[in-house]
This record gives sequence, structure tokens and C-alpha cells, in this order.
Amino acid sequence: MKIAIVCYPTFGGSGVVATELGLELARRGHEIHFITYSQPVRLALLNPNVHYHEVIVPEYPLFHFQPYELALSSKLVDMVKLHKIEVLHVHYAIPHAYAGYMAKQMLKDEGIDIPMVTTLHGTDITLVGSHPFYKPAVTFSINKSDYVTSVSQSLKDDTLKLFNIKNEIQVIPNFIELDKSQYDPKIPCQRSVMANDNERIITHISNFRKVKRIPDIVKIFYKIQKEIPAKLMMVGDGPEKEKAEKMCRKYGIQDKVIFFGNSNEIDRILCLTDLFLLPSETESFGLAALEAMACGVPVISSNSGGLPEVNIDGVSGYLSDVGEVEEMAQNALKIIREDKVLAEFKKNAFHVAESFDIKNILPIYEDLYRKAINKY
Ligand code: GMT
Repeated sequence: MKIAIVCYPTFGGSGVVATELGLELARRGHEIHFITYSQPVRLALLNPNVHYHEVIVPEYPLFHFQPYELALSSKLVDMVKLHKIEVLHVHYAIPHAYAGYMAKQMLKDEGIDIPMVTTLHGTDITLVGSHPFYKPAVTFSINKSDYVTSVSQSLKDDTLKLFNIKNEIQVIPNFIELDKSQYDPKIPCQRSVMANDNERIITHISNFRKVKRIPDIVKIFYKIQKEIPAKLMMVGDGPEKEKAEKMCRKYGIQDKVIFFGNSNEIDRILCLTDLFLLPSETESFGLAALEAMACGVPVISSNSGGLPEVNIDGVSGYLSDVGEVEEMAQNALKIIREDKVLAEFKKNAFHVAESFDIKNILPIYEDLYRKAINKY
């Protein structure tokens, strides 16, 4: 099949999912066209099945805001015609589903019918999309999509609660490519570069937005390191990073916390990690938690949104109510205090991650594309 994938090219989870999906589809022989404003961060190599088309928004001084949706929908029209694309898959409703619908209409005018699949990822529904300024457009674009998917049952429930949706929403969870990862004890992890032998390594990876509750991470770690020797690796960049750095200095733990910034070496960081922290206010799924688990890293998370669908309490880690930092710290210590217990949780985390193997999830998308193409 010839599939266009529209996504955000940044370090956010939706872009990562879209990119990994496209790459795996290409490996299975499909022709994939990524259409976005810069090359997706996880899209290292292009090949005959993987194309990238940049959406360029010309700067015009009259405009206070440059019209990205317009440029994107025009690019979609051009690329569908040029490459005979059969299906559009847009990730993240805003503004991609909206631009996709416009492209569909323009193409229809030229006698080309193309189906559109929209995947909802979370903040497009829970934080941004439900804002009254966006809600009518988001509702409209979801209802006008040929097929709609959401990355968890919890996100589906939220969407139905927040919007007047007439379409079916199919839950297709995020996935992980286990083959490429990770939990391979033979690969040397250079642990000694990061910590002493007696120290536990705790990691958080995100875009450091408010929703990630970054101060909770510092508080949890502060409590942990008072009990046992430990280091905290903070990976990613975003608006809450500076605050976290200040907090670490205030708590006197700055020597035990390493801030990495954005990284493409997530697997290498996770392979030396003992425990992952994700105390978010909300997560539609929590791809970062799944990536950790796929590397055999147990997770301490909040129980909000789709996290209970990924992190199984008492098995792959523990879940607590949002903001319960004391309980999260105690649960973390329960896991990492003893080697034997940690080893058990690591094994379990990997086993839970196995059920999200891309090999199980990809055929679901393929079936959906076939159904969409056959609809017209
Ligand atoms: O929150 C992020 O890290 C970015 C955000 C995005 O839109 O890219 O992630 C959302 O989509 C991911 C992929 O489906 C999910 O795994 C994340 O849980 C979700 N983030 C939130 O719901 C806050």
C-alpha cells in the first residue's frame, strides 16, 4: 500500500509512534511518505520505501501567524497526486486531521477519493483539543475522518466524554519494537560511566512539560537517595527543566542528578537504568514507560489516564494517585532495595512489554488501511 503519514517530527510520543509505525510498514514492503515540517527525529535513513516530504510555510510579513494548515493541506494534495498515495494516516488531531480533511475535499474536487485514518494521541484531546477555541474544529475533523483510532481505552473514554463523536473509535495501543531493543544482557551497558557499583540508577525521560510533574520526580528521588545510594538521570528538554535544576540545587542533590537534554540514545540510557519514574498528571498511554519496560526497567508511575493499561501494579512496577510522592518513593525503594526483588521486577516489566510488540500491533493497522482503501 502507498501510505502518507502526517505527524509532528519532534521528540513527542505521537511523532515517535508515527515514525516507528511508518518504518515497520516500509520494512514490510509498503511505500511510506512522511509529510511534515522537518525530518522526524527517529527517521534516520530514507530508502526506496521511505520518503520524506517537507512542508514549507513561506514567511509573509503581513501574517501574524503563518498558515501551516494551508501549506500542509496543499502539500498533501500534491503528494497524493504525484505518488498515487492510497491512504492518509494523520497522527494528532490538531491540526493534522483538519488539514487532512481539507486535502480530501480538494482531491475530491479533482475526482480523487482518498480515505483518512486519524489517530488520537492524548494531549490533542485531553489538554489542547477540548479548549473551547479548538473544540468545534477538533470535533468536526474527528467526525469527518474515515476511521479513528486512539492509543488506549482511557483516551477513547475521554474523547467520548469530551466531544460529541459520531464515529467509532478503535483502540490500537502504542507498541514497541522488541527485536531492536534492548533487554539483551550480552550488550555491555557502560554503567560505570554513570554511577558507582553500589548506586541504583533511576531515570526519567520526557519533554519536561507541566503535565509530567517534574517537581514530583525530584521529590521522589530526594526521598530515595536518603535511604540508598542512587543517581537520577533526567533525559529531555522543556519548560520545566530549569525549575528542576534549581530544585536539585536547593535540595543539595545536584551532584546526584544528571541532566542530559534530548537524546537519540534512549536504548543506551535505559539499558543502564534500574527504575523509571513517570508520575504524570495524565498520560493517554505512556510510551516512555513502555520503552523502559521493553528494556527490562520497572516503572513507578501515577495511575492516571492509560498508564494502568501499560504498567501493571505490583508486577511491572507500581501505580499511585497523582502527587503521592511519599508512596511513590516507598514503592520505588521496595523494588530497588534488594537485588533479588529488582531482578524479578525487571523480568516482569519485560514480559508485560512483550504484549505490546509491534509484530502484534502492526497487522491491526494494515487491516485498517485495507478496509479504508476498499471503502472507496
Ligand atoms: O506527552 C508527551 O510526551 C507527548 C505527547 C504527544 O502528543 O506526542 O504524547 C502523547 O502521545 C503518546 C503517544 O501516543 C502517549 O504515549 C503519551 O502518553 C501522550 N501524552 C499525554 O497524554 C500527556
